[in-house]
Amino acid sequence: MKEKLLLLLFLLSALQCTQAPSSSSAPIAILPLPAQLEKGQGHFLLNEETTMVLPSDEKEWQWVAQAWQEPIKAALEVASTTEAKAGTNVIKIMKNDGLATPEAYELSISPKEIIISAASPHGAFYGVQSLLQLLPNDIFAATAKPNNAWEIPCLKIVDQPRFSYRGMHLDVARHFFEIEEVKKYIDLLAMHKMNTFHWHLTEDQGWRIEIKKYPKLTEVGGFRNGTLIGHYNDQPHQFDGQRYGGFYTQEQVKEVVQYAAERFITVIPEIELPGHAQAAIAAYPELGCTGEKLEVWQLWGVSDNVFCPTEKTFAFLEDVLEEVMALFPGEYIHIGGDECPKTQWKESAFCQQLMKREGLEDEFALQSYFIQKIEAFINSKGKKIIGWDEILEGGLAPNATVMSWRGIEGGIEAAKSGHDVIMTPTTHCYFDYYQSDHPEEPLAIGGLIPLQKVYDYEPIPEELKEEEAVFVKGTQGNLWTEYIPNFEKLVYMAYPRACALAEVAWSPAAAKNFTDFTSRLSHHLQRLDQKGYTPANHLYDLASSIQPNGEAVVLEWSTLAPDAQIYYTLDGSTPTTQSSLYTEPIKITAAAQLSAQAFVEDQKRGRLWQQEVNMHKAAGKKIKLKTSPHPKYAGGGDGSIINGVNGSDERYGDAEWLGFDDGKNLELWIDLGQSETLNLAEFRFFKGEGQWIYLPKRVSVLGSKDGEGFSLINAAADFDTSTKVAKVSLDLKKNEVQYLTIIIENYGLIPEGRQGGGSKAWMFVDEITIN
Ligand code: TNX
Repeated sequence: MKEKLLLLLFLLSALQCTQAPSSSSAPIAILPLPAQLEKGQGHFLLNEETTMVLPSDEKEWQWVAQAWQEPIKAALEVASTTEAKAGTNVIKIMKNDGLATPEAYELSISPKEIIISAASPHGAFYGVQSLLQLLPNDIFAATAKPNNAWEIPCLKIVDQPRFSYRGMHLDVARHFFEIEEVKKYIDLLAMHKMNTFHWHLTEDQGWRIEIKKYPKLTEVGGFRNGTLIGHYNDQPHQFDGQRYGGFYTQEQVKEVVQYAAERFITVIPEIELPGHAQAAIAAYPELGCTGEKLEVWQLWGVSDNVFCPTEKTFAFLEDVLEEVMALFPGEYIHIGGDECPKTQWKESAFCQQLMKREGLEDEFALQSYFIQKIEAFINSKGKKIIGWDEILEGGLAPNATVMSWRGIEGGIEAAKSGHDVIMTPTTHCYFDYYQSDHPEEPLAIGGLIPLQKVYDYEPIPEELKEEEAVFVKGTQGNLWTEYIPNFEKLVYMAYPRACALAEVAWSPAAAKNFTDFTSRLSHHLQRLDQKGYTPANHLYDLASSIQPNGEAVVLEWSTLAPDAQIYYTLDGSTPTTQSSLYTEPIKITAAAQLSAQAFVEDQKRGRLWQQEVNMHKAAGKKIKLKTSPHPKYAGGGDGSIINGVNGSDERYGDAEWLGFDDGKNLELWIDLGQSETLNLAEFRFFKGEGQWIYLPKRVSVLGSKDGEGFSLINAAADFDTSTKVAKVSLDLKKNEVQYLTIIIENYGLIPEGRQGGGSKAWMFVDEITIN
């Protein structure tokens, strides 16, 4: 029977090159996009008889076979053997030392055989990942059965990564994730050809790794007596009063490290110091500067309770790091280094004396002293440190790698001075930020980083010369979990943005094409779904641009999906395929209640889009800003201030809010098009003190009939700070003018003791309504 089947398969495969693919073949949708892919003719037929051949039985090569076997185990038994079998229906894994890097591979599929060649098992593992993505999606389902043989299209791939560091981070301290969930997270990394898992293990809100010498770190530091309810910006803060926590035993840590290794992923542990250390200090109060008995923190943000740079603290940290280094075989240990408030160091007699003795100019130099001591210890054990970009302040530790997160400046500075850099800027790589400004989006920390923004990210800053750019080793997505209490939401926040970042990190920059990416992604999302994950899918949500053109407000819609048709109504009723079909930008001259919906072949897709447009005397008119918003927070353009649309009351990252940093005032000019009698100006300002966003100090409106001489109409100060969005009204006293100048003064320096204390405040401005 078997022989007959084989003969049949052989005959079939001989015919295959001229056959049309049957319904069980999948589109070619490999993600991240391979460097080179050449389509062939016909397909390889995969069935129960298919065998796999490995070049050696070393365990790393077995992991390659395991990667193949695991997803399809429900259906196929794939034999692995070191003896090459002649004939057809074989997947040959071959060693090819000629390939450029250990992660490179070639995949060649012909009707007769599949060959994956690579210089190392690591590259072959990626060959298998690409191969799996050429199979129909239902192979990923737990219950998959080969009801017929699966077809794999003939092709040839020559592939290698653009960057050597392709990472994803996970904060397990703000919220705890079980070992099984961490493994599932690692599975996703492997599938996307990521090679680094950055495990953020300690925080103010919880210490999550067992340290044998200091059991209280997890007994006490692993649990908090409550968690903040809602968002940090909701005042007053309320807590749920429920004990929350958990930790990993060293055995479990080893299990995760092994699990990751089998997927060619290095785990980088992060032990935060000198800041973000309140949980450790709660366990051992002598590690802090005040000696005060503390609780594991229940609030989000940055705690003032930081490690005190005493001999005792250093001895403690060395003991901890010693145990940590023994668990993680990788080259790197992440030591945090971010957001360390200097308040307690300033007040501590011990710190001040230490600074004098060591000739340290200020507390930043003390932070640098702290990091350098830790670095020397870690280096002495043959390992290297990575730290957040604050480790540049006060002098960079000599061998440190920098994670540039507060922007790209830290990365530029580090690369210019010859240090390795990983780019993870908040502008593109923070997957705890909103991915959509849709009102139904689940609670997130703030900001807005939609899929395309991630996809368009270029990790090499323009400022770097070619010889400096080589220090940029790659990029990483960060998953901070203040607002991510469970695994389902974690996946929703991380994917598909991590798919986009995987492509940024892997695929050649010149091959990037967002439309092509979204078409592969729509297939890939089903793949993730089959595997039991819950990624976000906003491909059919509508994006809008609503901007003044000097006379009217002009509205445009788009979707990421090329096959969508958009229907809309202006009266708030639900759009159907009988409603108006959107074909070109719409001019809005009267108040409207807009609703729009994407359809594919008469079927609703994505979420309903709704927006109220208020007409007022300045809506749609001419505006000029003397001060530009920060490019990260430029909304849909300067005109967002007079487009008739209010931004969100909850978040400042949408197309309506303009953000001004560095203590900048906003001065703007409006031409109403004709002389108008004015009654009232209404303003909306955002307050998010946790994100350094403060209400303005003062607002002034000046008017002019001819655009030349402006005189003050009215001004206001001292605004109500009780809500997230302050609504300010200003009587315009029936002045008759055509031109307005509006001056909005920034709050200035943030008071010490608050988040961002001593830095200049941000200011966020939304619609200015003139009636
Ligand atoms: C900043 S990124 C932090 C984290 C927060 C995150 C929220 C970094 C080094 N520090 O502690 O969780 O922002 O987005």
